[in-house]
Formats: sequence, structure tokens, C-alpha cells
Amino acid sequence: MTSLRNKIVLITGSSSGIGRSTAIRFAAEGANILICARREERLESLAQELRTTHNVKVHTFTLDVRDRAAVERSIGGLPAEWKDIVLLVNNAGLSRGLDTIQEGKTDDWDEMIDTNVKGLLYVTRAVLPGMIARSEGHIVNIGSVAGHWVYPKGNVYNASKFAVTALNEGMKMDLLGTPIRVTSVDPGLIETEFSIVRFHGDEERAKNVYKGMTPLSPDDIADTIVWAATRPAHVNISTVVMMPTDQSSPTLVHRRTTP
Ligand code: NDP
Ligand code: 8X3
Repeated sequence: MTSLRNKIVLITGSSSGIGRSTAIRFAAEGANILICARREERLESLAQELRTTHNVKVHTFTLDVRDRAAVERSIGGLPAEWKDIVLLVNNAGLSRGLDTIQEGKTDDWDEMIDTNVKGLLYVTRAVLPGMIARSEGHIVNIGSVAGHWVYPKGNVYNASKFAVTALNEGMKMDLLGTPIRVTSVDPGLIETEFSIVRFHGDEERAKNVYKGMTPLSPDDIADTIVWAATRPAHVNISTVVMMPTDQSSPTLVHRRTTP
């Protein structure tokens, strides 16, 4: 088993949902946690919770992963005791809108591609050389079932998550011959703030996404990430596709009530 005790774990998008749960789970494993996102207050309150509950070190910094210069500055400028990142969870991401291509909002497209694809690349580029130099590291990319199956009106979000699937595979190839591991965790429906963000704050519409079915929880995903990260060093979990029992593809969901 690989132990993360006293190791440094960086989780992007840790102010909510999967990222927040993952920070809590790794703190419970005794890891020291680097958390970042755009909402500073949330990071500070999570940091406090991790320190008091798990007695680990936590360092927070605000970061918009779309801002390449800020990514380089923040990660390059980490205090010396926080530089040796052993596990990077590329989690920051979002969907905006559910529209046909012909009606799609180009600002939504930019935001998804800039965050889910370019942001993931910028952070990876800033962290990976250090892992290679130290011969120790693991990158976990949060993809989606949307990166395996296209669904109607998913278009650009699907494309961004298909890109994550491709990048995950490409990273593993490029890192062959190094001890660095690469994993993608690709879930279906999870109840987080994801749908509220997708529908630009329409909470009623967001609630309907999970109506009459039992979605995954962010803790389910965090458990899987911890499991992948704690396999023995010679084991690389490539891809985990996981869905609620009530879901068998992005478009096939069993509901006990009609939404
Ligand atoms: P949440 O909306 O709950 O969390 C998203 C996180 O990403 C927040 O912490 C947010 O922080 C952060 N984030 C968004 N944009 C940026 C940015 N530009 N820079 C830095 N951080 C950013 O959703 P989830 O936890 O569900 O989403 C996490 C990941 O899981 C995403 O990649 C998503 O695509 C993926 N996913 C989600 C599924 C679901 O059904 N929920 C299913 C499959 C995959 P802040 O706003 O403070 O910056
Ligand atoms: C989120 C899951 O099905 O809404 O990636 O695309 S889905």
C-alpha cells in the first residue's frame, strides 16, 4: 500500500463538492493538504476544519485555473515546505448550459474549455516536472461519463471531458519509464453544486436532475480517489468509470418519480 501520511496533496476546486470531500478524505489519511479555488472564504473554513479535525497542515491559495500566469505564479511560488507535491487531483471543472450547438452560448463554451481542458493542463504543467525530478507522484484527473458517451445538448461539455480522457491517456504514455502514476476517475450523476452552476443558479432546475433517483455523493468519488492513490507503487489504476446504481449511461436513469 502507498501511504499518503505527511505527503503533500494538491486538490484543485476544493471549495465545493468532490474537491472538498477529497480534501477531507486525504486529511483523514494524514496527508498535508493544499487547497485552492476562487472562493477564498470557503477555503479558509475548510482549512480550519481539516486542521482541527485531523491535525494536518493545510495551505490555501485562491486560484482561477483559467489564468495561466496565476497558475504558474501560485504553484511556482509555493513556500518551500509545500513544493513537493506527491498527489495532484485535477478536479476544478464545470459545465455551463445544456443547449444545442446552434443555440449555444459562446461564453459558456469558452468557460468550459478554458477551465476543464486548459486549466487542467496549466496546473499539470506546473506540477509535473517536480514530480519527475523527485521520482514520486500521481496525477488523478476528474473526467466524467460525459468523456465516454456524448449526450444530446452535452456537446461542448462532452468535448471538454473527452479531452480529459485523451489527456489522461496521453499523460500516462508520456510518463512511461517514470514512476509517476496517472488515473482518471470518471463519474456519472453526483449531487454537488455542479447542476446549479450548469444552470446558472437555477436551483429548482438543478434539483430535478437528481429527482426520484439516488445519485452518487462527493464522498463516493473521494473514496475512489483515495483507493486509487493508496494502491502499491507498481499498480496504476488507469480509469474508473462509476455511476449510481440508478444510472446506466448519461441518458439512462431510473427514476421512481417523474421529474
Ligand atoms: P462543484 O460545482 O460542487 O465544484 C466545482 C469546483 O471547481 C468548485 O470548488 C469550484 O470552486 C471549482 N472551480 C470551478 N471553476 C474554477 C476555476 N476557473 N478555477 C478554480 N476552481 C474552479 O462540482 P463538482 O464537485 O461536481 O465538480 C468537480 C469536478 O467533477 C468537475 O471537473 C466536474 O466536471 C466533475 N464531474 C462532476 C459530476 C457531477 O455530476 N457532479 C459528474 C462527473 C464529473 P470556485 O467556484 O470556488 O472556484
Ligand atoms: C457530469 C455528469 O452526466 O451531467 O459530468 O455529464 S453529466
